[in-house]
Amino acid sequence: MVVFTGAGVSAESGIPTFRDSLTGLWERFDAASLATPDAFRLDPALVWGWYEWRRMKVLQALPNPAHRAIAALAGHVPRLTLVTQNVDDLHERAGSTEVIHLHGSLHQPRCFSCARAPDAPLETPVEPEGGRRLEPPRCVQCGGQLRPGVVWFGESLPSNALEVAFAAAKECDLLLSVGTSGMVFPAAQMPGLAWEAGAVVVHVNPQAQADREREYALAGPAGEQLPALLELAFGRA
Ligand code: BJW
Ligand code: ZN
Repeated sequence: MVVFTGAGVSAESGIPTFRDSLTGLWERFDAASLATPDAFRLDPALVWGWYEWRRMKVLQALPNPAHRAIAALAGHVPRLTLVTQNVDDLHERAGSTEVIHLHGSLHQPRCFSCARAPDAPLETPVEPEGGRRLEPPRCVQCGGQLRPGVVWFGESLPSNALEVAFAAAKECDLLLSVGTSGMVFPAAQMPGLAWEAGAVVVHVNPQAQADREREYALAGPAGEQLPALLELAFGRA
C-alpha cells in the first residue's frame, strides 16, 4: 500500500494548505510566487521571513487524527510506503517512520551558495505578529545565505526519494491519495502511475472525485475519513 499526502492532511492541524490565501504581511503574496529561487534571489529577507513564520506554525501544531490513522495503518498492512509532499514533520510526530519527503523539509536549511547544512539546528522562531521580513543566517563555510531545505518551483526533486516513490506507486495494490490538489508535478503523477499499473486508487479530500474504474472518492476531511476507514477495515484498535 502507498499513502500519498499533500497539504490537506495537515489542514486540520491548523497549517494552511498551499493554495489558501495568506494572512498578515503575506496576504499581498501568493504562495507560488514566494516558492521560487528567483524570489529568494530578489528578496531573501522576505522569503526567509515567510518560511520562518511557517516553521513556527508547524512547531506550534500537533498531528491530527489523519496523521495518526496513517501511522496506525502501517501496523495493519504487510507493507506501507508513506510519500508526502509536505515540508512539515507531522507524519513523523504521529509515529510514521521512513517518511519520503518529495518536497524537502522546513527543518533542514542549507546554504544557497554551497549547499552546506548549518552545524547547529536553527533557533526556534519567535512569534512575530503575522510574520516579518528576516535576514537569513550566514553559512559558516562560505558566508552565503541559508535557504529553507524545500524544493522550489523549477528545482529538481530529491532523485532518490522520487525513484523510491515512483517504484512504490508502480508496485502497490492500493494507493491512498490524501489532501492534495494534484496540480504540482512530478509528484502529481503518483496516483496515475499506480492506477496505470493496476492498483486501486482512493482519493481522500473534501473535493474528491472518482472518474474511472478502480478509483474511489472519500469526500470529506481526512481527519474524519481516515479514522472511519480504519475502523471499518480493522475495527477499533
Ligand atoms: C483537505 C482538507 C482536509 C483541504 N482533508 N484534504 C507543466 C506540466 C508539468 C510540470 C510543470 C508544468 N509547468 C511547470 C511545471 C513544473 C512545476 C509544476 O508542477 N508546476 C505546476 C504548478 C504546473 N514543477 C516543478 O517546478 C517541480 N520541479 C520540476 O518539475 O523540476 C523539473 C523542471 C525544472 C525546470 C522546469 C520544468 C521542470 C518542483 C515542484 C516543487 C513544488 N514545491 C512546493 C513548495 C514547497 C516548499 C513550500 O512548502 O513552500 O510544494 S509548491 C506546493 O505545492 C508545495 C506542495 O507540496 C505542492 C502540492 O500542493 P498540495 O499539497 O497538493 O496542496 P494544495 O494546497 O494544492 O491542495 C490541498 C488539497 O487539500 C486541496 O485539494 C484541498 O481540497 C484539500 N484539503 N482540507 C483532506 N481537511
Ligand atoms: Zn555556503
